[in-house]
Amino acid sequence: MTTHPSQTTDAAKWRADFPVLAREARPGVPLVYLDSTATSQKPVQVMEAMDRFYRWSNANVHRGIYGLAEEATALYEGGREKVRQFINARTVREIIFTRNTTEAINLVAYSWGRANLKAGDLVVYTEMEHHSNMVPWQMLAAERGVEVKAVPVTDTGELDRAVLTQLLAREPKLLCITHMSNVVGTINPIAEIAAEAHAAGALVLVDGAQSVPHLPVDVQTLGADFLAFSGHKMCGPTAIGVLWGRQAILDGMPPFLGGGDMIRKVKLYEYKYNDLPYKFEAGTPAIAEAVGLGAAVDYLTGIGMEVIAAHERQLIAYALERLEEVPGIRVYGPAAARRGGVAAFSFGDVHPHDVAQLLDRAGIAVRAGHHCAMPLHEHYDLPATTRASFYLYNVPEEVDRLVEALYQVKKLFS
Ligand code: 7TS
Repeated sequence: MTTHPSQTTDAAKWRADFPVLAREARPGVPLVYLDSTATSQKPVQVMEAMDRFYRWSNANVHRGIYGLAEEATALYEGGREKVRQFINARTVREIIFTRNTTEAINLVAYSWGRANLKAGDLVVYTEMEHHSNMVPWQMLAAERGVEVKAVPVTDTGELDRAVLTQLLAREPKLLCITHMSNVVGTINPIAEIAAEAHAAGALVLVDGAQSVPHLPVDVQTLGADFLAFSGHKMCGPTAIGVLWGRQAILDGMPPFLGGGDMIRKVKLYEYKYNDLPYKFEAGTPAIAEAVGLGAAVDYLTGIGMEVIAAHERQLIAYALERLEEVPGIRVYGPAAARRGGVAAFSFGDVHPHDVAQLLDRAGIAVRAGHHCAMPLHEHYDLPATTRASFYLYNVPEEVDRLVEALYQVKKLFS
């Protein structure tokens, strides 16, 4: 018999911080939100911080000499300092605000990639990457003949390390790798892989879109050279993300976008660019969003990333156990011990969109599709999967509701 995981965490208490989780999906049907991989819900602490900023402290940053502008600048830079502490970067110069993970990766591809890669150079990524960590490299390949090669995944959704080692022997310039898959949930051992890549002379870009919100991440032990992540997946607002990079590498990179804020001096026909991090932040940034991201970091830190990770480990172990008891369900990816709180599955012949639609009738929000990882779905010969994903505010009772609803789907289709 399946045992219900004991409530060793305060998830029920944390839930109360997320107003949307108290609503009904439709009249009489409570909402079960299982799509945090796409975007997380926001706690009141984040909304209040942004509301307070707009009500009380709004001004543009880095330019006004009046008090209000100084206050706005201090709040914006305060958000950067909180992010620095959160990932343990050595200096705020290494924290570049972008729009999201996608823009952070594109920044590296445009600035570092175009300054350092030429025809014939090799860039390695993996079959489990989100499109945002494939397409920018494919664009470079098309533009200047850079070669791109993918490390395949095994049937358990883990990297084929033998092939990775073979590709590293070809001395690629860059390895692009996700820390945690947004489909199969695999957590890649970055420190170990980065050491191997560095020994082969490659830099390492880590997509932290799914790891930074869910696991403790310390860039000084991670082993990466670049780390990209999004605010909206970690209880923060949309439209703000982060690129962390080693200062020595960022210092050597040319600017990405040109305009205000990124310059030190402009003459009619020439310019000098600004120091880090402003060199990469052209134009008015997402100010309230940086404040909101800072509040999100405070919120997550207040609970503790170890505590959140442990809660999700318990939840995914329970979810895998319960999902696998439903006849016809196949969950993709590794065992619970080696994955985060994501479960993408197929359900016999029932199309994932039908599954998601029927789950929606039961108030359960899951995503169906290729989750911006078409090559990974191709590996499993699937056009799409249904995906349930968890965060700190999810509770075992929601797994039970998902499983009950899946039994209803089964009944309907048999
Ligand atoms: N990398 C990974 C691993 C992701 O999961 C996502 C978004 C991104 C990059 C891109 O993040 P963005 O903030 O720039 O859009 N993943 C998903 C998802 O799984 N469903 O919707 C978005």
